[in-house]
Parts: sequence; structure tokens; C-alpha cells
Amino acid sequence: MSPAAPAAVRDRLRIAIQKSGRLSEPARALLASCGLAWRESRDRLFCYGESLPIDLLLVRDDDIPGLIADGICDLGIVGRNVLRERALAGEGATAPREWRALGFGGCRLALAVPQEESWSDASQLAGRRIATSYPGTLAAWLRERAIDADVVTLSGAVEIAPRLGKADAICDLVSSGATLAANQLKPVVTLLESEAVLAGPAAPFGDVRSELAALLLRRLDGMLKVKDSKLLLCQVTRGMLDELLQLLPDAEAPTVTSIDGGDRIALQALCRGALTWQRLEDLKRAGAQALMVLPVERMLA
Ligand code: PRT
Ligand code: ZN
Repeated sequence: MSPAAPAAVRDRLRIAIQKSGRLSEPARALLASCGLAWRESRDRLFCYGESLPIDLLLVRDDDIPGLIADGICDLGIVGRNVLRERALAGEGATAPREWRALGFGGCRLALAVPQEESWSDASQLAGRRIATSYPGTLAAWLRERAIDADVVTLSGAVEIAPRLGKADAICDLVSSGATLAANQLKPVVTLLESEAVLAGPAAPFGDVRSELAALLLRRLDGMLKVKDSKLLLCQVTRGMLDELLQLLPDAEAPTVTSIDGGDRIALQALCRGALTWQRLEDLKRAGAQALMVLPVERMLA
């Protein structure tokens, strides 16, 4: 169990992110897009927030849940897989929570077996050895299904365990599936869909950090909300509007403005789906003119 969080009142927010690895660049880019800018320390482990009192600590991803649980960092950007594993492997009540899913670093924690093995269902894992770096998540999953299998904990190179005769199956992260295929394995069950998340404590900070965290969340939400969205502008006659809107089921709260008080109207809509050439041509056939698609950077409701 981690020691209690230090009681000292803090007036700066400290966010732990991965120093180097898959999540480090996208995490920094996301925070920078929220208006944060930093000055790096010489050892490049600490970045002092210059635009806002929000600092970064650059660490190994596995350390992030513990740093938050111990109160050394306030928030962190880490894979859901790491956060969940840490909570299941014993952090319990002090384990940090997922505050927001961030939409990058997508992968899944999956069970995989040798390609030649025929697969019917998870009960065939009973009495067999499964190699993994996620023993907490795997054991909880097996327990829920009352499957009595042997969990073999490895810190790396999990995918070669079956070939080395150390395990009969593995439970590991998969994104493209190329690593599994290269090791003559096939994914059979997904235990967890993962992506990078913003993690934070379950309890509020109780000092100025709460306001800083709220500000950061507002900005993050403003970025995440419009991610993959585009702004569509066009003109149409009033009588064609309903038909046009039927072609835009993904348009959020379209704004309609009359042009010169006449029959022509200007339509503005935030669209979540892709606005391909094909879709624009369909809209044009339905009467839309002066179609324009604009990127959307941020949104403050
Ligand atoms: O040094 P540090 O401990 O900080 O880094 P790390 O080596 O532990 O982590 P890193 O950078 O490899 O991954 C950080 C996080 O990225 C993970 O915790 C996941 O949340 C996320 N992520 C997304 C992945 C992958 N995709 C991924 N494909 N993490 C690892 N992999 C590995 C996987 O373990 C397997 O070996 O990539 C291989 C499979 O990839 P495919 O494309 O062949 O299926
Ligand atoms: Zn790691």
C-alpha cells in the first residue's frame, strides 16, 4: 500500500507523462494544444509550466499510477491497460481513476494461442499456462469466469513464451496484430480495449489545483469534442433544407441563417463523420451551393 498523500497545499498542478515511448509525443502535443508551454530542466525530467502553473514530470509509464496514488503527481497520461493493471494488482482504494479517454494510443489486451490450435471458448484455458505482463488483469478476468489457469508473469518478450515452452497461451497488448502473426499466434479473446487516458485521484484536491484541473479539463474537452469534426458551410433554398439535413445525420445543432431575409439560407453545421468528395457531391445534388469544409481546432461551449 502506498503512503498517504502529502498534506502540503500545492499551488501548481503536476502532470506525469511518459518520458519516451508510444505515448510521450502525443501526450505533450495534446497538452500543448490546450495552451500549455514549458521550460525543460537540464536533465529533461521536469518541465516547468510557463504559460500556466502546470508542470510535467517525465517518467516511465508504469510509474504513473503510483506517482498519482502517492500524491507526487496530481494527474497523469497513461494507457488504460497500465492504470487498470495497477488498480487490480493491489493499489485498491488509493488507485487513481480514469478522468478522460484521450483518443490516442489505441490497442487491446488480448489472449492469443498458437495458430494451429482450434479455439472454441475460454474454458479450454483451464489447467493451462498463460504468460503475461498483466497478471492482475488476467487473474481478475479468469476469476470472473471461474477458469482455473496458471498465470505466468513475464516482464517482456511475452509473445515468444509459447515457442520457448514456457506457456501454452499469452495475454498481451495487440494493435496491428503483426507481432502475434510473426510468432505464429492468433488473438482469440479481448480482455480490455485500451487507449491513453487522463488519470487523476478519486478525491478532489481541495486547493487551487482543483481550479487548474477544471481549467485543463475544459480545454481538453474542447479539443476532444471537435476531434475528427469538420465545419460544413453551404447555402440552400429554404424548401430544400429538410432533404439536405437528412443527408447530414452527423450534423450537430446546425445553424440556419436567412440571407437578406429572402428564400436563400446559409447553413453551418459541425459534422462528426468524414465529409468526403462523394458526400459533398450528394449534398450538391440535393440543392446545396457554395459548399465549404473547414477544420475545427477547439471549442468552448
Ligand atoms: O519505457 P516505458 O516503460 O515508459 O515504456 P513501455 O515500453 O512500457 O511502453 P510503450 O511505449 O511500448 O507503450 C506505452 C503504451 O502504449 C502502452 O501501455 C499501451 O497503452 C500503448 N500501446 C498502444 C501499446 C501498443 N499500442 C503496442 N502495440 N503498447 C505496446 N504495444 C506493443 C505490444 O506489447 C506488442 O509487443 O507492440 C507489440 C504489438 O504491436 P502489433 O502492432 O504488432 O500488434
Ligand atoms: Zn512501461
